[in-house]
Amino acid sequence: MAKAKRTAKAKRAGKAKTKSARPKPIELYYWPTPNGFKISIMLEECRLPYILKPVNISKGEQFTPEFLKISLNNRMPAIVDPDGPGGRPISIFESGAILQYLGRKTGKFYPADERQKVEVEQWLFWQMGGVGPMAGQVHHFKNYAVETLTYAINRYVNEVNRLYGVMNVRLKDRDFIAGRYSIADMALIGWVNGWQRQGQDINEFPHLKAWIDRVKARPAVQRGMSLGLELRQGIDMKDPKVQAVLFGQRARAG
Ligand SMILES: N[C@@H](CCC(=O)N[C@@H](CS)C(=O)NCC(=O)O)C(=O)O
Repeated sequence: MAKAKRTAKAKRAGKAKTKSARPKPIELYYWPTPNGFKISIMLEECRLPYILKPVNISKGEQFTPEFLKISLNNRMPAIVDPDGPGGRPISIFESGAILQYLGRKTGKFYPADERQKVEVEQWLFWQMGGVGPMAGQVHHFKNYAVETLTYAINRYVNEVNRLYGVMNVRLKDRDFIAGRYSIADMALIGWVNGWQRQGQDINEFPHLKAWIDRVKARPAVQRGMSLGLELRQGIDMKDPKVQAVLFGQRARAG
């Protein structure tokens, strides 16, 4: 009897352990764009369970009160981790901050060693402040703007060209931007993969070209960069209704 009791207790304890060991899925607020891909790639690389919460930015879903509670900046990506610090939910916006959080949470692709960490962070911030915004402006003026503004196009195409030149030099003697594959590569790949739409000739940058192939050969990158692509099908960025939502935004009353 005593043995049976002990067995039942042990079984219950075992069950409870299994339950708490299974991670609760992270909610991924997402739209299939280069900024969104950063997080879908990281979640796939870490094999973290997640629930996709599409935010159709062409329809203005980034302005719903529910989403603004998570991302006051009305931009995706954002996540809610139900199992945040202290076991309580946490919401995070800004793709770089999300990558760092997931890197710390899992201990993957974001080294704890200070020197290696600095390497990753400088290239991550270089992407956040440089490649992302500059390539984003090229996409805007070259592909979405109804007016053709040659000065603006040249300015951003040239800056992206300069940045890709920097990456090409950096990748001359290493496989990944911070040495080992990291969240910095994940932040970059979605943007750099769009070189053609950014008026660039990738053959000018052989080391960058090889890096693109290397990163895109990873199955998790392929899964991350194909997540929800079907959601965007048929959306015309030159549609006046879409442009009215996305372009010319101004401060909203609080
Ligand atoms: N710095 C932000 C940028 C995010 C961002 O620009 N997201 C765009 C899509 S790529 C967006 O949500 N746009 C909605 C809007 O413009 O209202 C990040 O890296 O998370």
